[in-house]
Amino acid sequence: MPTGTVIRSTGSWVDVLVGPRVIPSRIRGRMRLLHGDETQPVAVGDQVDILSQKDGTGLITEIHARHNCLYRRAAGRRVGKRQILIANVDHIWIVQAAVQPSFNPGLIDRLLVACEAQEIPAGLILNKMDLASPSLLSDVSELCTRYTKLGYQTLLTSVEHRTTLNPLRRTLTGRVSVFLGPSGVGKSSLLNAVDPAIQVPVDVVSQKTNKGRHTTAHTALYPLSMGGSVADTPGIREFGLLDIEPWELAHYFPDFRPYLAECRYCACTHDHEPNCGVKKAWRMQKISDARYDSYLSILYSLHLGKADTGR
Ligand SMILES: Nc1nc2c(ncn2[C@@H]2O[C@H](COP(=O)(O)OP(=O)(O)OP(=O)(O)O)[C@@H](O)[C@H]2O)c(=O)[nH]1
Ligand SMILES: [Mg+2]
Ligand SMILES: [Zn+2]
Repeated sequence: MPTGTVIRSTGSWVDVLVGPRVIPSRIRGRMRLLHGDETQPVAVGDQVDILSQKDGTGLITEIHARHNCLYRRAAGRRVGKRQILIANVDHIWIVQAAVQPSFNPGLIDRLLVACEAQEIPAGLILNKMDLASPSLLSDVSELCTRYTKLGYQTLLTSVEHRTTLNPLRRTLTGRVSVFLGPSGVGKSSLLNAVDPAIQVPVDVVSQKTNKGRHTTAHTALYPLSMGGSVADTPGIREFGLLDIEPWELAHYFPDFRPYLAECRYCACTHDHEPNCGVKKAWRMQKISDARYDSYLSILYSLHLGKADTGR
């Protein structure tokens, strides 16, 4: 029975890469029942066993245990279920644009919490640097300093200036990475630019709304000529966190961790409680206003059990 990697999922059918062949495969009905709390039992990045069918398709009979996976709370019809965005990744790149659309620190912090909670190394890419006006450069540099200090690698890129892509190309080589971020920031464009052998469709950002038009509809994993692979994902509008208790949230803020032991209450949520080490550190400007604001906004959304965009 061949084993392969799921490289694309469009619902009931998934593409499985077995050696050099892509085999369109279905999922056994029983598996859907076994994975009832998930929107889809199989995710891009999964290792699966398939049974070859006479018509050349495959039937997925087994999903191998995952090293990790990034998931969010599903919205819409399947609200509350776990939606797995990608499985078995080495690195997540949160992609934002300097402008068109402008970067959203609240969303960056929310995505970083998910990466921390699910123990997946993450970094930040700020793309479209060619469009950044001189007045924006100080905001960009402040943002980069903030995340670099927290230990997240930060890259400034532009698909218009190929030399800015060299550091990115180096970090992608030999690893399984994923590009995650809002629509229109240039995830697919970056992928095309780092490896010309890949040609993912991209679209123009609407001049009217300054927003992308959700060009990428499904997550897909692309092998890179230089070794490794990158998953391109559809634009994220909101990201609801799951399985995180309010008192636990601060553990996923690396800048808060040094002060957690100083709180009087061990289940402190660093909000209204007295004698709070985190709030003291924030007042002494050891924690930035932006990060503390993000923390509170995520904390309140956990209480309410809702997703938001971080704005
Ligand atoms: N000036 C400039 N434009 C860019 C850059 N990167 C991407 N773009 C443009 O931005 C638009 C959106 O790019 P996409 O690559 O489709 O964005 P995406 O993040 O994949 O969007 P979704 O697939 O909808 O999530 C396209 O018109 C690109 O040509 C850049 O570095 N500089
Ligand atoms: Mg895209
Ligand atoms: Zn506290």
